[in-house]
This record gives sequence, C-alpha cells and structure tokens, in this order.
Amino acid sequence: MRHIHNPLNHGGGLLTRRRFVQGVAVGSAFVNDTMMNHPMHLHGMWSDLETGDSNRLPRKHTVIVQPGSRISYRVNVDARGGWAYHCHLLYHMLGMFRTVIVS
Ligand SMILES: [Cu+2]
Repeated sequence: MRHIHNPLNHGGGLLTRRRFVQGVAVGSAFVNDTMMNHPMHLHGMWSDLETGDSNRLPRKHTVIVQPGSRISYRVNVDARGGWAYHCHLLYHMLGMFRTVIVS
C-alpha cells in the first residue's frame, strides 16, 4: 500500500508530508498493492473521493481502498490541530498510524 502526496505512507517507506496549512486543499491517492482492504481514516476533516465526475464526490471519514486499486481524494483542510491518520484494522495500527498537523 502506497500513499502518494500524503502525510501517511501506508505500509512503510518515507513519510512524505505531515504538515498541512489550514485553507489549502490537499489532493492525494492510495495505491493498494496488497491483497487486503485498508479502511483509511483521517480524523478531523472530510475526504472527498474523486470519481471522475465533479458532481459526484462522495464525502467520507474513512476511505476504503480495495486490493489492487488506486483511489484519489481531496481534503479540504479546515481544522487546525493534530489529527490521527490510520488504517482502521487494529492489527495495522502499530505500523500504519501517523499524525497530521494543521497550522
Ligand atoms: Cu490496513
């Protein structure tokens, strides 16, 4: 599982960014090259799924990333503070838990 242009790199590798600026939207994507679902939860802010139709952007707290898929989304960074960002599978939390700081 890889996270592109995002503070969470799910499954190892470099942490590419962990600080957001309030009012600046962030677009990113997950690429799931594992064999399981990863329900990714960013606390404090919504994630709008990019479906290719600008009139249809499902607003999610948890983005479910299917095996072998790529999913992109946008976060309107509208809440200052420190937020958890993690996979909801308990046994993934230890290695796949990050903090996002919005300032
Ligand atoms: Cu996971």
